[in-house]
Amino acid sequence: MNANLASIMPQVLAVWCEERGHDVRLICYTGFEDLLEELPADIDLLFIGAFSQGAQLAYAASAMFRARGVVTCLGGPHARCYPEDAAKYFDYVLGFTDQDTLDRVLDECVTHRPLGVRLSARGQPRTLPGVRERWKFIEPTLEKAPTFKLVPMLGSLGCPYTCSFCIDSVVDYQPLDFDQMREDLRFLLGKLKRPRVGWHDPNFGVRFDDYLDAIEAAVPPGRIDFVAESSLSLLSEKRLPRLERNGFRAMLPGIESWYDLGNKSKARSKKGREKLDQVSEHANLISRHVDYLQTNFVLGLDCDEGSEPFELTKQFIDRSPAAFPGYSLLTAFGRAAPLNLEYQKDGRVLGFPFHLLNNHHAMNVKPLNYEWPEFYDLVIDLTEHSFRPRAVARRFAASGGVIPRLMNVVRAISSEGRGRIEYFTEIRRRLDTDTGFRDYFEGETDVLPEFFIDRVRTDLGPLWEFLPDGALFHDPLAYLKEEQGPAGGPESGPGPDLGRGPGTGSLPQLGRRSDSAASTGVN
Ligand code: B12
Ligand code: SF4
Repeated sequence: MNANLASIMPQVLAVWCEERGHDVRLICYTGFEDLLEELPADIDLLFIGAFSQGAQLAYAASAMFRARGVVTCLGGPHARCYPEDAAKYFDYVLGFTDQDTLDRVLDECVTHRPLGVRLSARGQPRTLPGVRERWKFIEPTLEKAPTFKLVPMLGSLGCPYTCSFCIDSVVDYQPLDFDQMREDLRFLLGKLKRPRVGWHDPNFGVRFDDYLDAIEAAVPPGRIDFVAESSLSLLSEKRLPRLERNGFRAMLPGIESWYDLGNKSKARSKKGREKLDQVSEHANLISRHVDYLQTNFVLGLDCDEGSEPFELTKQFIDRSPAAFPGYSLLTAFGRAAPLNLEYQKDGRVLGFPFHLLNNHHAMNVKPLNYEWPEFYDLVIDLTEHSFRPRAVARRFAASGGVIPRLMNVVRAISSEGRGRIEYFTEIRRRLDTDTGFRDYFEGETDVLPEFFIDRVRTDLGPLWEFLPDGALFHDPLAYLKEEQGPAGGPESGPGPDLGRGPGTGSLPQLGRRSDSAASTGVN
């Protein structure tokens, strides 16, 4: 499935670079390719788009190319969250990226060492090349996916909600061009027999009617299948039949917590059991309209205490059998969210290698109300409850269509369900038996346990050899230190700066919004 999770932005960059007359080769690394074989040798400039879990791989690839005199540039979630660290290993580190930002790199294209240049546009780009322009790069990526192929599309950027842990909590909502969306959908109908589109919008459907009008104008009902991430509050009863009619087969709403973030579940001030009653009824309603429903939760939030939040989630599993539960361990991704500053000030952020920061392999925030063994016991118990044969069988029966049913089973028995139970159990065992291990989790030592080093080494394979000295580690307080500056005041960040005024230097440029979900008309 991995090729179906490919990002849009590398395809965008490829289009923009070609428009400037460059020869481009785009490689989507899905975890299976031999990168030493696939990466082209004769290039002048290497762009890498990476999540933090791919950071060490990206650092190693950059080092390999820099040794050959190639200029390297990092963009994507890792660059936005940890620019100060990435600048040690790349010549350019990009935050928000528009054509202007790209041109700065293409025009200058020189090495910057020891510290790379950090650049960011003032905000998200106003427009991006659509599917037609990206098709040349989409097609080879999709060839790597099995029979089920998902074309990535984007209709909006930012989000009007302000969930404290999220990177988009401070990024203004902005729809992209609806005419282009219509044109892209028509284009796809001409290209694929039965197109499937995965919307990458952080929160799909904020301008619900405009979106659906655009889809209905371009696509005969049910000719394209859609998958989208949307908050529960946007999936009201009267909207669901329209989504169903228009081919929305899978929805991934975030519930996140039983005690917080009520607005986005439309549960407002409801908490605990009351919220469970409402949300589980809502989930059952949605599952009558879509084939596949994934509900996302964050485990370890500060509002959670004791076993009750976990017990409520278990009850949710029982009461909403169709919902596949997606669990994320609370993770502070560098400067992704202002809340992370608070965690850093309180000394609660741990320096687990980036490679483990995928919401599962390490939780880098010490929980406020749990001891680690108690927390992992509860996580294991919940995961076991969610993927026990009875729950999987009920999910299979409650979801619709062959692919959704199979996906539910495969996800339960693969690394996501059974695999995670085994991994969490191993962590839990070591918390009891390995003193150094527990000390690391308590922040009492910064000696990283071998267990984690081995994991990164194995995953990096031959690229491990290229990982620069020290690149396994980072300063977990870097965001706080840079915000405070040497004298305790704000500063613009280290490394040379190409001087574009606000928006360069310190990264990302996240202007605080004055509007709120209510004032932008989200209901
Ligand atoms: C859509 C999405 C997904 C989709 C698509 C993923 C994908 N490959 O893009 C799916 C559902 C598959 C997904 C999965 C995951 N996701 Co996700 N996802 C998002 C989401 C909601 C939107 C990202 C997006 O496409 N935005 C639209 C683009 C245009 O904007 P942008 O990302 O801000 O990019 C700008 C710049 O960063 C830059 N840029 C981006 N890429 C590149 C590349 C280059 C070369 C350059 C120069 C510039 C550049 O230009 C853009 C325009 O300014 C974000 C949250 C958010 N609201 O941003 C989380 C987010 C990116 N995901 C996150 C995570 C953790 C994951 C998972 C690990 C979750 C999990 N445990 O499964 C997986 C990993 C998947 C993978 N491929 O490795 C984190 C990443 C944090 C981090 N530092 O790594 C985020 C930030 C959410 C969060 N926790 O706050 N995700
Ligand atoms: S609704 Fe989703 S995208 Fe919006 S701020 Fe909350 S978590 Fe982020």
